Amino acid sequence: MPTRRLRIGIIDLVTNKVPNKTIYGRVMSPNLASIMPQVVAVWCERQGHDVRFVCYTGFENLLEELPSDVDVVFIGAFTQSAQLAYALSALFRERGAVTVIGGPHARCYPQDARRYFDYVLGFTDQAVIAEVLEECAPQRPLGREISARQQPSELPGLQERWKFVAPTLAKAPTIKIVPMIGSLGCPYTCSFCIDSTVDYQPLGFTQLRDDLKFLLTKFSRPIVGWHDPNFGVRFDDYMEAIEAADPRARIRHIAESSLSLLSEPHLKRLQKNSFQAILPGIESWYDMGNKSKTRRTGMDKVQQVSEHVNLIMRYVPYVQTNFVLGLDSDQGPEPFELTKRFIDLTPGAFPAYSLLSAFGRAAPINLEYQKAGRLIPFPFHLLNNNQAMNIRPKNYGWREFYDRISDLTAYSFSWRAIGRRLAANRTLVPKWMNVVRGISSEGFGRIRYHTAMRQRLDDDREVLPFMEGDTQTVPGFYTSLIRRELGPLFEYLPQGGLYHDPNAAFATSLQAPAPLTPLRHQPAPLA
Ligand code: B12
Ligand code: SF4
Repeated sequence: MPTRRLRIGIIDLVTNKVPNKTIYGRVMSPNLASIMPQVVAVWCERQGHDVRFVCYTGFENLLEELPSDVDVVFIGAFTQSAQLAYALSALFRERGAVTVIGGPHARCYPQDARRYFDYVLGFTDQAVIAEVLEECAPQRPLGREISARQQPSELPGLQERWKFVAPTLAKAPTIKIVPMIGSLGCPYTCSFCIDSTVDYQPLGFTQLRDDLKFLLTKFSRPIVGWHDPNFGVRFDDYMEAIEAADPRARIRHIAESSLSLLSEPHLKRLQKNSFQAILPGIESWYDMGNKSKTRRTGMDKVQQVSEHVNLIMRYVPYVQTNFVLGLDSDQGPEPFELTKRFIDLTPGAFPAYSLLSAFGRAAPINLEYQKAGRLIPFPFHLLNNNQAMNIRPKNYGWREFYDRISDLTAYSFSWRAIGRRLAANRTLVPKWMNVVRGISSEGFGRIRYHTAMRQRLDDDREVLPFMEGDTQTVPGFYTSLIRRELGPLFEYLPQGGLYHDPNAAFATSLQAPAPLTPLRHQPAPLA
């Protein structure tokens, strides 16, 4: 037993909006929960503490979900939820709690997170959590950064996590996706990715088999969402574990996997094991050929990848292809036109576009962007790969870039493309999913957003100078948007919390806080 039994709150921030009551959010948010906050909850309980767990999906009242007398609060946050996390930390500190942040934001921007949290955790294992709980003291003004030397070699299995998984799944009205993971890191080195420098490491396949067996005691036809950064690197081991646990293939699976792992024999086995959706990353027509297993570029690569994706669709009902827009290897109209040709040749796949983003110190390439002075201090809240691109494109002016992404998005989610996608998919759920995604925020919503952004480059006198790096002052349009989206929590966002130094990631000394940019647009706190 610990010397002091702590009351611990754990919050998994799945969305950054307060509230976020869209139909998509109601159906999908509980299915996007993270694994690590559940893991941390298990580790805290193993050490004899009392845990209260909340997965924030946009519907809960964040001000009331946790008891007011918690001793310590752990928050798991992506960078898009950083400002919400900072506001929550301020709220809980005001109530006397010690606060801890972990997750992608803490891995990418620890220097900034230290300004608002007592502990900032990088790689996190049970020993790191034990250290935090033993010390558990306010660390102010700058929080303590703690990281294990490497990713943990094991994580608690589904059975132990279940008491935290089940209440989150209960919030999902129809589709219920159970989050699972079998490996950490990745053998590939895509320059923009947080895992490009993290060694691939499988977690135990025996545990994986036992977890799947356990899951079958809870649902007759469960759906598993694999959170492995790159699913199926040790393909045969995975399949053996799945087949041993579920010989009748009752479990349906969703996974992100690179094309290089999706050969036809592998696809046959995936089909046999009821893989329903695969999300391969194509990323670029000129770069990252290794993960698509091709040396070809340009139209040659389009043809080869298109044939491959059409082959995948013969075995797996739903395919989403991921692209990154604005990479340094792209210039002129060609990359965008090639993606359109890909859509023509591969009508069944759902195209998902991410704007190139530099997430702090997570990827080494970000140092290059920093050295070249190309980073823009877009508030973290906007860094979700769509709302803002925080690197000035190498080969495009902003106006041209937004013309091209608006055009590509309009092409991808035109009624013609939606109709062809409908016809090219064979089964009902993928047909329905593609139409819903196409006409909702991911399709029509993106067309509207990018087109409005393009217009804003002409009409809003603050936006272009900010994106060109001529001023660090965040345009009023963005601060108003963040204020609106944080709702009542905006009031708790600490002074300066909208600003960060985008060049702090590779500063030599992490002791001194990055200088703050003046707050011209910080509105007065809400009454
Ligand atoms: C699986 C995955 C998803 C899944 C599951 C997300 C989830 N809720 O966990 C889905 C598809 C839903 C998803 C969605 C998104 N994702 Co995503 N995703 C990943 C992926 C492929 C793996 C992450 C993972 O689970 N790794 C395994 C865990 C165990 O390892 P880890 O993340 O390194 O975590 C370690 C530490 O950070 C720490 N830790 C992690 N969480 C916590 C929590 C607490 C409380 C503590 C104490 C510690 C801790 O412990 C771990 C062990 O050391 C990564 C890419 C990659 N290659 O890593 C992108 C990645 C994390 N995603 C990213 C992004 C941008 C998004 C989206 C915004 C995309 C979009 N436009 O919708 C959304 C945001 C979702 C959200 N919750 O806010 C970025 C995040 C960058 C950032 N700094 O925010 C990444 C890094 C991809 C990239 N661009 O490089 N994603
Ligand atoms: S294959 Fe995926 S997980 Fe691996 S480095 Fe590339 S983007 Fe990251």
